[in-house]
Amino acid sequence: MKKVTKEVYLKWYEDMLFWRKFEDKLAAVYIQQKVRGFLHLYNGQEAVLAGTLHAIDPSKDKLITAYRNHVQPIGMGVDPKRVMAELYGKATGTSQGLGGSMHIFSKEHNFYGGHGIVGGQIPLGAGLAFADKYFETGGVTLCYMGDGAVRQGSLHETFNMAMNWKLPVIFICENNGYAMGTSVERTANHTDIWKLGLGYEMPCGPVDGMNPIKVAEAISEAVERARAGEGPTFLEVKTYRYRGHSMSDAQHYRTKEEVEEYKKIDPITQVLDVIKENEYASEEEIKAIDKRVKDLVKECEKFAEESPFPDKNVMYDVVYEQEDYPFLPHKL
Ligand SMILES: Cc1ncc(C[n+]2csc(CCOP(=O)(O)OP(=O)(O)O)c2C)c(N)n1
Ligand SMILES: [Mg+2]
Repeated sequence: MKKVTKEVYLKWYEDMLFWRKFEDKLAAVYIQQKVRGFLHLYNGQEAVLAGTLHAIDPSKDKLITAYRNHVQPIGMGVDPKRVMAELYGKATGTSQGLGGSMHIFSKEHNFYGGHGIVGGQIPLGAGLAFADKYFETGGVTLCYMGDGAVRQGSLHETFNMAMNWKLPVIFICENNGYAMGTSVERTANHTDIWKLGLGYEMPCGPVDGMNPIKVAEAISEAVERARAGEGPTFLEVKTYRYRGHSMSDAQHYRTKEEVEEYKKIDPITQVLDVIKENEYASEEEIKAIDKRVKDLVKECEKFAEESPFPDKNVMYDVVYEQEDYPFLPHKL
């Protein structure tokens, strides 16, 4: 694995803090009805992305995930202003404001969405990896899913073919404890999700998802295996989301105490503690990072607010139309 230096710690702190504050801002503007539709936030799960980015090569590796997808494209290099504009439904958004919260996408930055159908991205992730293998690009696909998604049948079909073809793909289950309001304990007779890989002889294991180093270690190893042509890996990354499933979740299925327990092992605090213990930055330098983060969130909000809504005619430009439909003339 690439060394985890002082610079890496400082980057992790700044990135994770920005992702957290960016989404806190989204929650605030959602309440003001400036952002509409569903809104699923990633607060608490940031170490999964920070650790991933340390282990991959964003110039050729690809990310695909479910609908909790606002910060991953930012990590892959998409301008956060364009992500916020997309959520506002503005023309300057990543999909001209037509996708919205669950459908952030940037082929240019190797971020393949943004998928609302639970588990829908699992076979698509294997497909991306198939293309990389076929065209010999050397790229690896990181395919994320929730603990709810692993109960979908498509996971098993995909695992089977991915192992059969030794595809360069890493399946990562972000186990945040709940699928909407249903706890992992209630969805299956065992809670070791990583063991689902065993049936396919796929290398697999559990990972501490509250610590970016642990995530980076596990993913680096899996990336190495995939690049060497040895096929897929399945990781169960144990994490937690502080906010509800979406903004309309009253959270009756868990206690406030449980959420507070997890905040004690918050990924941002853990990284900040290491920075302070090792004197990687002075108090002033930490304050300067906090200010940069705050300013950038403000800049994103201003950009989204001031951007125009898309022209109504765009609706017709993005609808699939086939001139020669139907292909065959009807024969009597
Ligand atoms: C096929 C399908 N079934 C049901 C839903 C409704 N639904 C949306 S999110 C969700 C829970 C998924 O939970 P999990 O996979 O753990 O992801 P998390 O929200 O925790 O990130 C459900 C059941 C859906 N979108 N697609
Ligand atoms: Mg979940």
